[in-house]
Amino acid sequence: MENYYQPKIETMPREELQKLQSERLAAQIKHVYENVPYYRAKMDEKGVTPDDIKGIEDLHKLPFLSKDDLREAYPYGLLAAPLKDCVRIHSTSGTTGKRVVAFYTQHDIDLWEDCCARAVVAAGGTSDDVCQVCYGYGLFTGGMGLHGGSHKVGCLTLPMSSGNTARQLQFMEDLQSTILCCTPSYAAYLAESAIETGVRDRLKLKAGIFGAEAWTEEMRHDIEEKLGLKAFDIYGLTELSGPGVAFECSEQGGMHINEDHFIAEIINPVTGEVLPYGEKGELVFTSITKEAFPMIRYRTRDICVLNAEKCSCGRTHIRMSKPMGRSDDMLIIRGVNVFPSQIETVLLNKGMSANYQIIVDRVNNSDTLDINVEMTPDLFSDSIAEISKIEKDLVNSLKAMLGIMAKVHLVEPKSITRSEGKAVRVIDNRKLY
Ligand code: DLL
Repeated sequence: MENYYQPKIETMPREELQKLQSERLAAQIKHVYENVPYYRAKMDEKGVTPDDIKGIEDLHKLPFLSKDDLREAYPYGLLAAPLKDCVRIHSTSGTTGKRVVAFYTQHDIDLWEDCCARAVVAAGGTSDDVCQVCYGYGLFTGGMGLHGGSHKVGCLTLPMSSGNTARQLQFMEDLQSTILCCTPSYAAYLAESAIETGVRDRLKLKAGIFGAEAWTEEMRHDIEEKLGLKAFDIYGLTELSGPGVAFECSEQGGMHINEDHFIAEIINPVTGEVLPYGEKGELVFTSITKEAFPMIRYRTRDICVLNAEKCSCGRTHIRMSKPMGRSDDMLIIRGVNVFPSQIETVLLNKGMSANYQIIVDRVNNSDTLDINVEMTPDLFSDSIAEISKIEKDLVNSLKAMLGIMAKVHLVEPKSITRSEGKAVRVIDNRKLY
């Protein structure tokens, strides 16, 4: 079995890597200009030709692509390869507007699975492992992406898909799964169920590969402790292939971007200005190896920081921080910017459960912020006075973090619906008006 940790590429000196990126970028721009009239028109409008793009130093000359472009060009307008060469589509999990449909040639699938295989290896995966994939299979990229990566590494792969928690736990125990792949919110739910049903001590999990949604360090510690594993973050998006655009190594200090396939930039989301590494801004990606659906300077809307410092794992690829929120899921409440991740940090720091829901509404022209947090069973039996004391304490901590008042309601254990995929944390009723 080939070893999918590719030291040559993942530990390549940066100069060599940038040379490779430059060559791939120049070739990709020619490919896109020749085959995607939609993007050609955008380049023409900006007066840029493929000859102007000789290397990564010219990247900033190219126009951005956004989700709006994808919607406008839906479904085939950004396709860069003949349809007969495409073997698969995947689609975003978004519930509003037109979905994004991404196309793959067999070559694209191979490269994507390589990226996921790197993530599995970075989490300690080998052909001795049993890898349980509980991301959804189907249009969502999570299931099939990690499935492909796990196969390439040679793990015994359990294609569970999401849901049916009792069956998940049964296989986890009977087949002695060592690696768990799912969203962090589902991992938290599995942990809770494993403890409740008493199987927790019979599990052999050593690593979790969790991503597809925002999660905090506090949530990481909680899951690690409850499931007895090391939790690794993984990032990606359908437009760029799916999971595996970036992944964590054993240092757990940010996610290495697969820079031989994706060039990352950070921009000011308002002005589009490129920001230096270390500054917080919107993540922008250019896919330099994809054939069917290449994204050039694609604005992800994810807000994060890039770190080019050398990682002690030996990989030279830069790292991205956990996304701190999306420029489009940042809530503006009474004029103040609020990220759900800030609320989660406060709740978990205060020892509350990760089962919470944020409800925003507008009453008499003023925004309201309510946070429902599930009580743990031991809290539930406590007195009303004790509960209101905890609520008050949370209100104060949230005020210190957010700068605005929120109402906190401790609700009964198990009263907030569990998620098997991406959790729905925010209900913004203001959109209904
Ligand atoms: O969520 C792909 C994926 C599957 C990634 C499995 C990791 C594991 P989409 O459904 O297109 O694709 O959603 C992409 O999800 O722009 C981020 O906002 C968010 N996201 C993905 N990974 C992370 C992560 C998949 N590790 C959108 N942390 C992205 C925070 C994440 N947010």
